[in-house]
Amino acid sequence: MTAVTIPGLEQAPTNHARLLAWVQEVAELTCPDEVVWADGSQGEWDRLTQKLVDAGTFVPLKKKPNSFWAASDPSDVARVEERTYICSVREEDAGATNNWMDPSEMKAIMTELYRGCMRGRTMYVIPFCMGPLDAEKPMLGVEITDSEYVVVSMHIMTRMGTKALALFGEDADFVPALHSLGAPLEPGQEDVQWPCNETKYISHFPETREIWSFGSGYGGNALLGKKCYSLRIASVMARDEGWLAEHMLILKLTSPENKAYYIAAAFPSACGKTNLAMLEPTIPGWKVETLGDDIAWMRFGEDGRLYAVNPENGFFGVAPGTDYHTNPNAMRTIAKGNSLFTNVALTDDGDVWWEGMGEPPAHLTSWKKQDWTPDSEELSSHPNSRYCTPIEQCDIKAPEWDDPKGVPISAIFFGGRRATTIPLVTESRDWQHGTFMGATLSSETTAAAVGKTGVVRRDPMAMLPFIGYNAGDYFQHWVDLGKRADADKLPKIFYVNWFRRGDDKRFLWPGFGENSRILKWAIERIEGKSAATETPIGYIPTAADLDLEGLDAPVEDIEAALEFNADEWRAEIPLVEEWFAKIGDKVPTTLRDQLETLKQRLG
Ligand code: GTP
Ligand code: SPV
Ligand code: MN
Repeated sequence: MTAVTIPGLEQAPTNHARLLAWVQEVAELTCPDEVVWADGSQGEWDRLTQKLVDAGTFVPLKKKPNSFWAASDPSDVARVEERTYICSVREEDAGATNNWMDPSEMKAIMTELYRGCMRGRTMYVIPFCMGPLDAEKPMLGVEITDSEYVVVSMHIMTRMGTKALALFGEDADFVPALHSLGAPLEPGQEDVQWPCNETKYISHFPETREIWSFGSGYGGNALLGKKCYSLRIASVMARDEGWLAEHMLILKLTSPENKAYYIAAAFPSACGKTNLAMLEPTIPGWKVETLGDDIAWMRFGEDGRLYAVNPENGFFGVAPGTDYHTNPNAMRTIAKGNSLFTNVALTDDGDVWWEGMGEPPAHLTSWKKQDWTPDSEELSSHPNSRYCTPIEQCDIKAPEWDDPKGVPISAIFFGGRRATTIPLVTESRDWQHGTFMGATLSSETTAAAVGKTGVVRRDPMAMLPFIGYNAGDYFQHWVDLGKRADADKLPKIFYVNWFRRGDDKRFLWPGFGENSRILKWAIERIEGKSAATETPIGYIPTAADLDLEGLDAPVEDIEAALEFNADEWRAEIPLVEEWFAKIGDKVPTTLRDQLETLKQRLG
């Protein structure tokens, strides 16, 4: 072996042989100036945020304690689905919904990209744990990165540093996750404020449980504990081990009778998970507390019920549209500070601002670092701008949010953003029908991924960009899990759409806190206390079946939002058929049967 001396490489705070060997190998390949093991301490946070301030990447906010504003390179603002790969050994195991490349071919390409890619930079080694540290089997990972922004974001989004490394022992299993901005610095070369590379790869190796990311500093591409580990790799683990890794929020709903229910909900990116997770009910006596806003890991408990855990430690939420009217709990959480804001606007007095916060100030610095006034033609904030804030400081976090046992789920909501066709709420007939609803879920694309927005696409279980294997096998996994448990112990599945529009294009349903009315109806369905009408697509309430007391909306709008329209559904059938044809042979028979039943019912 060549004797390479890189400062810090010898000072590893662990004896874990596989980890040490990997760190050594990556350091020799990427050639950083030094190696630093992240410990997760306050001192580390202070040092790195200061380094980012000195580099011009961060601007400290005067109005929020210990908080920072960052603007990315304008090309590096969202997940890059086109550049995201599932590199399974067999192409068939990635399936029609994923980009695929042979693992050795991908590794050959990326090894050349990584060669020397950390020159002039510091290589950080971040041990982390997804989910509670005191889990029976802690879910460990290590991210290597050359981005300080990633290290401080991981401080918020994961349990990391010394407390995670303590769980590694000398041989614990972990997911190695390699990240580089792909922006080496020559001696004397001045850095830019948001280094990244035009060439991007977000690659996953499901069999060896590895993640290799190159070229982007944006959250979903760079914070590898999040989508890469907790959804793409974890979904493969879940398939093999009989559990579910899902793009779902987890909330606790308490009724006026003080009965608690836990609900998980899967909506595609930028379709309302964070908002529902933190909702303030508009109906008296009902309370919502939050356990998570983006990812749920669900396993069967000994009692046969499905228990959910949130693997994350923070919220990485869409900023625009968030304010004291729509999501007061998110506003209160970020007001406490200790937060990062990326691609929002900066006010002249040192606070953040974005569209949806009410009257804009007379002058702002836009996310593009340009002067902005209310007359400006461009948005002040990127539509996918984000806040990053710890769950710990959310006033309505449920006390059990960090409990490794998880919480028993009573209802699963699937939802999308559809201007037509999909009623405000539909209850499935049973698990298999609910799985069909999830598998055929559709939604208009949003700014959370690079590409055209507003295009209707199938987004099964809101997992289209996150299923780490063949979508047909994933559907089969859902079908199989439903057969494993007693039907009455399984969560009841509902399909919601907060985004249906009237002829004049406005939303028919006021949404946000008013969504509590739908949660209440769903829980009362489970308890056998509320009514619904059977339709070809499932059970739908009439306006009279919902608690609409005090709702400030015309009842015709609510009726239109709830409408089952047979013609619109008949038009949907060929799209579902096309979707199943794309998935191919692996579409479970149960789901094909569901489709046939639906066609017959529609006549
Ligand atoms: P990701 O973090 O990308 O996974 O998104 P998310 O599913 O958590 O979405 P989020 O709650 O951040 O909402 C995204 C956008 O939808 C924001 O602009 C919200 O203001 C808007 N939104 C959320 N809930 C509702 C609703 O009930 N009705 C309407 N009309 N808009 C909503
Ligand atoms: C999403 O896009 O679904 C997000 C944000 O939650 S990211 O972490 O970028 O994936
Ligand atoms: Mn998400």
